[in-house]
Amino acid sequence: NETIFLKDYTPPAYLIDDVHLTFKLDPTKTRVLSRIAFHPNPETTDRDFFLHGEQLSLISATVDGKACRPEIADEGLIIAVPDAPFIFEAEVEISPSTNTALEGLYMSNGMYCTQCEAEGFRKITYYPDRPDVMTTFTVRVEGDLPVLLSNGNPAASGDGWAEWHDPWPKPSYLFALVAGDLVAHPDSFNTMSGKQVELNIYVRPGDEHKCAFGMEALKRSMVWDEQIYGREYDLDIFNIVAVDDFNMGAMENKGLNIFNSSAVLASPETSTDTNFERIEAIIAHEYFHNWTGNRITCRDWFQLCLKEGLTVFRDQQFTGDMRSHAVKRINDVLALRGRQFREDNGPLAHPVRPDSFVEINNFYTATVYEKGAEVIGMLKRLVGDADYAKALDLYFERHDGDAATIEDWLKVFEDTTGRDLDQFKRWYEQAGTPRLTVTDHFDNGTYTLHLKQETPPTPGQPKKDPRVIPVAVGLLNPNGDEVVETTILEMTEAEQSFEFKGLAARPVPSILRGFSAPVILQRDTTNAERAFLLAHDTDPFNKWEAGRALGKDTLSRMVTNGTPPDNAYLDALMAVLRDDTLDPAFRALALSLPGQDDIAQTLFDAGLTPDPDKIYRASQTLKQTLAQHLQDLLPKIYAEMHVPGPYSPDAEAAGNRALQGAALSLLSRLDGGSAASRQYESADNMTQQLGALSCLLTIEKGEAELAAFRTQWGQDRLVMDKWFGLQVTYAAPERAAATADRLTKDPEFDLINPNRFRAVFGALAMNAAGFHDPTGTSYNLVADWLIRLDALNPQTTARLSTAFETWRRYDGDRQSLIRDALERIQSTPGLSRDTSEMVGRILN
Ligand code: BAL
Ligand code: ZN
Repeated sequence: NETIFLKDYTPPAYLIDDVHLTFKLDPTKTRVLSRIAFHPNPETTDRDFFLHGEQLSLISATVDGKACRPEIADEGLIIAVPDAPFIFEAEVEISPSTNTALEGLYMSNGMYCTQCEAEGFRKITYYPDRPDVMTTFTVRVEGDLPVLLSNGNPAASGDGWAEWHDPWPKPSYLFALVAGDLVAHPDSFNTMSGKQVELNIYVRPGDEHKCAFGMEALKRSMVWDEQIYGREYDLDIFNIVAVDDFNMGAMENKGLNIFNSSAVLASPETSTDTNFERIEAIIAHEYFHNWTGNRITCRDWFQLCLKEGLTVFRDQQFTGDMRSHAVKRINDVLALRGRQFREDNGPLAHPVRPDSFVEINNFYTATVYEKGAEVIGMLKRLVGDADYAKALDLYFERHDGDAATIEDWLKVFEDTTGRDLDQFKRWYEQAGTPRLTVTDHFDNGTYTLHLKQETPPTPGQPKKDPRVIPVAVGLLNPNGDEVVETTILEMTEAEQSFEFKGLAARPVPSILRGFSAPVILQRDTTNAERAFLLAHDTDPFNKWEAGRALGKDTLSRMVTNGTPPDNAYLDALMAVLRDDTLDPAFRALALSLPGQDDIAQTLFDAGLTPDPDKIYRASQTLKQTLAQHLQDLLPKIYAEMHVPGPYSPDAEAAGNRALQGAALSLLSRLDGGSAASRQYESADNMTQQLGALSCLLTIEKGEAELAAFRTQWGQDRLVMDKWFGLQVTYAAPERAAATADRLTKDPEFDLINPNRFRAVFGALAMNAAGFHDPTGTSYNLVADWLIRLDALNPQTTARLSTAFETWRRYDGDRQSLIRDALERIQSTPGLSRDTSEMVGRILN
């Protein structure tokens, strides 16, 4: 397994003028005919001609019409070609129905579909499968199926065939083909220059009623990208297809987005509020890629964050604009801390732009995506909104049609603002989460903040240089009024002080407002000050953060020395709950306690060895105590948050339901689940049905409801994923492994379907105390199933192996159990490159 390095990049020897592909579809013997017009790349003297290709049976190949005998290497094909333009033609045979890796051309429930990012196209035909080779594609699809789709615009069609032409040059990873017995949910969109675009969401018959929300989300995304970024859609047609078996959430293939059905199909009866919001965000994300990813793509896979960080940033802005910026920011930071900080502080830490990889599929990570988006947010904060907009205009103007790099991206900001971004670039190059330690000092009307930054070593990077950190700060008077509005302190040194003069009294600082940089803030403070900020901070993120810090402090002390829950914290939460000037969605977030994994990392950072059982028990005790503390208020909030009328997924109604659900969850600990049972019976939407069932399972009830749920939803694949996941998520720690094991024996368990596999094993990995059960049963069960899955689907296996990434936090016994499980995976004969790289990195 060879390591590939960014520093070794060389331009392609040959470029392509255009490509014609013909697919003669057959489940086990699909023929792919290619005609590729090559010419030597004038920018290099390298003339080594190599085409990637894996798992292909070559039938024939010609150069300029003459049969040739290529040398077939492990990962491709070598032939002698002229140092001049020439035509390469080939015919290969592939077997989509046996392709369980879900990369390249495969089948899902009788439908043909593709996934080519990052390197799946080489499983379709011989080709320079690298993103800096861009060309126009003409594709003919032949098959006895009603719907035959590819990228671009429809060119011609007849009985059993269709031709598509994509006028926009693209790399092979954006190629797509879909063929099947599908039905369309059609619509149309008029672009800002008055062009009409045909829109379709294609689904399997029976899913038609789940398309309307996705279609509306698509149209909202199209309007938003025109209004906010000035980006117009550029083809006559935009198709989305829902596929049940899919490794990722969705894929931005040019003009033909392919979606995991869980990321597009929605209905009130089958989808929760969280599902609706996620679907809206993913539709937007894939659509926004049309400009940030497709029109401007990446030179090589090291630049993945160029398109992913920016597109995540754009979809986050979009969701904020559609819903609530404050709530979106809090949710994004929760996700960042839950996934990216965990990654950045463990053996899998890597820079936002990695400098080496073995298998690129292993770098579709929270660091590339979510930290990549944070880096863009910081850049925007540093240069300001107006210059950000100018820089983006320049980026689109200068690089349209390019396969670009992070250097190109930063250069447009340098040219727009005159800033030197050399130091800022460290955010792309250095892994690890900086610790920002803050001390303060007040003297004679001058308030001084002293900041110190330090980033712990990460694999391959023992020493870190100081980064540019935008620290958003506001100051409050002791009476709660704001005396200094949000100001960005631009930290560039390892240690730096900032002064605020002319203050009448020592202020209370609100630091890192809006979570202005992805750092861990360390400051000695008191719970009284946190409660003050929770009550008075004008910055909604820091208001929430103050409550979170109180919760963390309370839980950490409960775990480490058995201190009972702090009354100040309980009272502060009561005040938030009572404050009906606050958005219900915000109040729901304030009521949710820090997660068990978060507490484990916090304790580990403090030099302690976290005990997952103790953390679990402390969380249970805190929830029980909180329920009792709020007992008079809970039924009132529960009733007040009732949303009358038919279900709507809008942010306001969803916020009310979120707070209602948070109240019900606490209430269930007091009333034995009677309110939850009633809600389950009367629910007319999945948010409330699932919410009620979760409450019952949490208090170890809900057997009958669980059975009824299965009877009701047995035919709905996506709802059944919830049924599987729920049981593991809410299993008591000592029963989590047995529950997962039992579910794998259910006839509906399906190893091939990533959603179903993740429903069980993703949930087991997230059930912190259950996964870390001291007997090691969960570790072994997960290892057994990862070994089985690896032979079929390396990508999803490798992704799920991250369940073990935090192993060094724990005690010696757990560490040795995990090491055994990982070594067992690692020594499996024929283990994939994907899993081998991941497990190797986790172990080192
Ligand atoms: N490009 C892979 C899926 C996504 O990030 O949109
Ligand atoms: Zn993306």
